[in-house]
Amino acid sequence: MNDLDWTPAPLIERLRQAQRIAVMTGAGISAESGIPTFRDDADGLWSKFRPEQLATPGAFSEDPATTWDWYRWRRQKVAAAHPNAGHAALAALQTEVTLDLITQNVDGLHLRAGSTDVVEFHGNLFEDRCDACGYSGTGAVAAEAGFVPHCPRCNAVLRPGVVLFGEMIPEDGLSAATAASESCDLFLSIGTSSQVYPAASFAEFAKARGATLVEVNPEYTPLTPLADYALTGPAAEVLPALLAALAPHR
Ligand code: BJW
Ligand code: ZN
Repeated sequence: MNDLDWTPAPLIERLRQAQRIAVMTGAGISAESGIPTFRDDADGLWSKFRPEQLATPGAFSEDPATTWDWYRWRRQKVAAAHPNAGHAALAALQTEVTLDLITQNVDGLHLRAGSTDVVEFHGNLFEDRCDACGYSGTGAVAAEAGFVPHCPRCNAVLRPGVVLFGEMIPEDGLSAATAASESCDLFLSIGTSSQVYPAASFAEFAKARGATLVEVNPEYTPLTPLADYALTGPAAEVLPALLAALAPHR
């Protein structure tokens, strides 16, 4: 598919008219920054494990050292990565239109690209958190493999500040995502397999309320049949193409 197919005239017109845009991003938007997605076949983060088994509170409490080794490795990978043209295009768009940005990603790359008021729906990879006393901070985690960090306040085992399977989504993220999908007239779903709930429900909810639904993903997902526009390409190419197509009239 070429760039023209990613920027059909009726979609560009619709984007120009939109009063409020809601965006939900997933791991695919960071793929071109070199961060592996979760479920993609060859080198997905979970190509060897079932996600529902690895990212659970049970797996963490059974073997915190192994879990911390995995998160430490991911922190290093993300720290060495850079936001890509897809992140940058969304940050630029947010300076021009009212845009609520919700991300399932824990990598912080939207913030590093300059987006503001980002709702980190599944938490942040770099946060250390204590379930026992509520402590939250950064920097308690030493670099050595096998090291399990303890809370500086109460000495309980710390955990990464991310939302694992079966855990509740923090209330502020839930209400921000609900408000965004209730008030938008256009919803952009980018780089997510739309398999994990409740995150996947907001696009469905916005569409049911009458918003235009746009998906950016090289692959077919459960959301694709609902989309008014399915832009089947990599986010780091499709999003700059959309931004460029909007530019002459702004
Ligand atoms: C590109 C690209 C490029 C590639 N450009 N695109 C309703 C129905 C059924 C089940 C449930 C339900 N409600 C709740 C559940 C249970 C569960 C759930 O959803 N399970 C399903 C899997 C069946 N949900 C939960 O447990 C949630 N909590 C909850 O609901 O609490 C209430 C409750 C409690 C108890 C019981 C029931 C309810 C919490 C979910 C937490 C998810 N956590 C993780 C881990 C975070 C920490 C970490 O990073 O380690 O979040 S799981 C993982 O999946 C991570 C991601 O944010 C999330 C979504 O993945 P994402 O971003 O979509 O990535 P991929 O890899 O799946 O897809 C990448 C996509 O990119 C692909 O489509 C590619 O094609 C595409 N792509 N290159 C654009 N260049
Ligand atoms: Zn504590």
